[in-house]
Amino acid sequence: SGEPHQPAPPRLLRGARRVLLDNWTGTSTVPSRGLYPHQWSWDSAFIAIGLRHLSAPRAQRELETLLSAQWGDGRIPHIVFNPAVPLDAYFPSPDFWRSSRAGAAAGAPAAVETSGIVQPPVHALACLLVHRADPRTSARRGFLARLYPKLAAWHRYLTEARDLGGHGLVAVVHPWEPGMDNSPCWDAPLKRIEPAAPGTFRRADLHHGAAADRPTDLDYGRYVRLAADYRDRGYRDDGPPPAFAVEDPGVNALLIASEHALAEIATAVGAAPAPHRARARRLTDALVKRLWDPATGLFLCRDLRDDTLIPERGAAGLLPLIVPGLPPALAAHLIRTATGPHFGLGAAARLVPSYDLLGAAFDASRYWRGPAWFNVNWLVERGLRLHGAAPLADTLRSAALEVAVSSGFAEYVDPYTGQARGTRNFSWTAALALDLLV
Ligand code: 9YW
Repeated sequence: SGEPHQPAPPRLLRGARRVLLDNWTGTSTVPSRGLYPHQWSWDSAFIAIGLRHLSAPRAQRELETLLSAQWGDGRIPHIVFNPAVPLDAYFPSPDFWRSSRAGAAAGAPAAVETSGIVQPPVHALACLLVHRADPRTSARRGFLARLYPKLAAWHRYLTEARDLGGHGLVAVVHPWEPGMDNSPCWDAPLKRIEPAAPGTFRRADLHHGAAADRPTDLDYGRYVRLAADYRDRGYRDDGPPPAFAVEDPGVNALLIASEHALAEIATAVGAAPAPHRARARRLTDALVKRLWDPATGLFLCRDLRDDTLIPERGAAGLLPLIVPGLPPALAAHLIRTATGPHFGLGAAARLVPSYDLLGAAFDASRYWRGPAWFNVNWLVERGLRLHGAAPLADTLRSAALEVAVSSGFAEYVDPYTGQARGTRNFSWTAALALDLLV
């Protein structure tokens, strides 16, 4: 094609900027114009991390918009719906979640419709990074001072209401919550769930993506059942244990990284950092005690229904690399696992896959069952640097930049070839490439 192999940075810069401008709605950014036409929680955090290089006020606005939909109990919903978008553009739509009515007891806002589940807590980390991009504008707008109590309430919700096992870790109650919908890690816990009948809901995602790149109808039936059950109990976390309850290493690692960030935010606004540091330490101890598996050299998910580790290697198990206080021996072991045959970093794979290259369920095209995602790779890159593996981080960074451009800022890619999968012009791919570039 005559294309140079190494993309010229100006091309990346222009392309990433165009994606972020096109996907900006005026108050926040959609993950993708067609497939995801509302605001998503962890997408907005990653998007703000890139957007800060284009416009710090816009990046602040992104996070402020998300946090203005926070519930009274502290939860940040995984979707904030745009009322101007037709109901049939995305499923499950606001009339499925019915947050303002079904979530009223949990403090769901009356003025905006949201989902009732959550996504990984990357927000405090994103707020700190956005602040640092332009501390003067941030201070003038009172950005951290306004968001600090909201972020503290969010972490309180997760560590209190969501410590379903009582072991000091956050549990997720739906496969959408860890953000890795159809990861093979959920296959066993999902088997117990009676799927909603196929005729009772209509998927919208298949209008925008190839069916072979997406979750199956059976997956969706189970997602719908779990979400409807949670809604029908008023999105409450007390009472009988939910049918799906898992301690996920990615969610907990991101919470710990964000708790460290919250300590710095506290200092910046004149509050006490010590309680946040103490909580980060307690969470780190619990993470290692509950989820570290020395035999695989990886953090695994723990199914709370039978209190056992799920024997599948998902990329979430590498994410504790971003935890600053991770014991050095564990960090070294994790890096060996990342570069070994199961994840192929710096070897067989171009980018870190979402799931075990050698796993029985591996599929290079299907969503979270193998393809490489840019948020995971951005986090691993950051974790490698944090734990002294800069040359490996440099290799990963170059590969991520190259593939972001060559794939047209794809939602995810084949981890071996870098070939685009899912939708294109995906916001966090553009945002995180931008962040890696500058
Ligand atoms: C869905 C928006 C979201 C991401 C998730 C990803 C997918 C499906 O898209 O979720 O319909 O919410 O798995 O991580 O936040 O980009």
